[in-house]
Amino acid sequence: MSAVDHLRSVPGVTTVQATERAEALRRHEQMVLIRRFETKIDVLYRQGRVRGPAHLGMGQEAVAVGAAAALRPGDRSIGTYRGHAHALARGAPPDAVLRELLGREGGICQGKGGSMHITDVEHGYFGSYAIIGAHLPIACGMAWADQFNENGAVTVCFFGDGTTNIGAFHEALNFAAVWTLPVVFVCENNHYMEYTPIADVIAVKRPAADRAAAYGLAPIVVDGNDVDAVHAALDHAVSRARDGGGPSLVEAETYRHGGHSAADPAAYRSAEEVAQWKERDPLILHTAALVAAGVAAEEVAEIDARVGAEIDRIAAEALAAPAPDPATAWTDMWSDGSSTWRN
Ligand SMILES: Cc1ncc(C[n+]2csc(CCOP(=O)(O)OP(=O)(O)O)c2C)c(N)n1
Ligand SMILES: [Mg+2]
Repeated sequence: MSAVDHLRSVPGVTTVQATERAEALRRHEQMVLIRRFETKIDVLYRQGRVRGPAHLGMGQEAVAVGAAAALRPGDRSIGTYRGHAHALARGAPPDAVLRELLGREGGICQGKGGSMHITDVEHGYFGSYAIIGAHLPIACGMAWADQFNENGAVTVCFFGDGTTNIGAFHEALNFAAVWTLPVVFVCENNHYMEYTPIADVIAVKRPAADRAAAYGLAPIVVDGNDVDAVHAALDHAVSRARDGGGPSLVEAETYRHGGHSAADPAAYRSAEEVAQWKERDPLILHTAALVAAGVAAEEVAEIDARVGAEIDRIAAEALAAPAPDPATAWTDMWSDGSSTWRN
């Protein structure tokens, strides 16, 4: 029985309370899954087993999980190379994502994408993009199609603070505002663009929120380490978009615990700064919230142990799996499954 099922069965708890508790535990479990998954990747990367780079987002889990909780099946999300969390939060199978990174059979993109291009259309995750800002106009295109088709779907587009200095950010925001598109832009302000503090390279304090007025949008800043705060902000923005109210720009303030990529020791940050942010680790904050709401600490610890064991099992199986069949290198280059050159 999962922790969620267990809480549902606690005597004396009303259905509403049980549902709220179940949802709180579900969000916690998702954040733990992402943390355990990326911690495992970090280890495998150092062992030389990950093919290509890996950009980890330990410390930023609450953004992905809070936002995904505001979406329903049929909604779309799209992100950057720091995108494992966003794929997993929408329901991408962790073993297929891990196999993709390890270059093993069963990878979510059959080994053709790697960490920086994780895509899971089935679960509404329309890809991770390595070119800064490139996916913001793509998010507009998806939202425009949904608006045209009147299907009620909403697109959520995640990107970093540094991306707000790229032209495509401004073009996409303007386009979305002019066309009243059902899209929510979420800036994950982790305060660094690669090795540069964002504060050194912008003329305003808030990279996204202070630019919102240029597109007729409200400045929205949310604590990106508080999963419930992120959910509340996204729930509002997504509902607004679904109701024809147009785009929103949300700035979620957060911090990556590690370096820009798994290869970066992040020596450009002070130990004090990292320690301060680690005190505000989204998992620590949410554990405290759960315990304050009456969930036993053992119950929370059990989630971590169970998910950790599951990730260990997935990793062992993936490492034992063969490489993809070389013949598959020529399949699935196009959406119809082919690879024939087209002009
Ligand atoms: C068009 C383009 N220019 C430069 C780069 C190199 N680059 C990779 S990550 C990065 C920093 C992005 O910072 P941010 O948007 O804050 O995202 P974060 O990595 O913090 O999630 C840069 C400049 C790139 N990938 N694409
Ligand atoms: Mg950044």
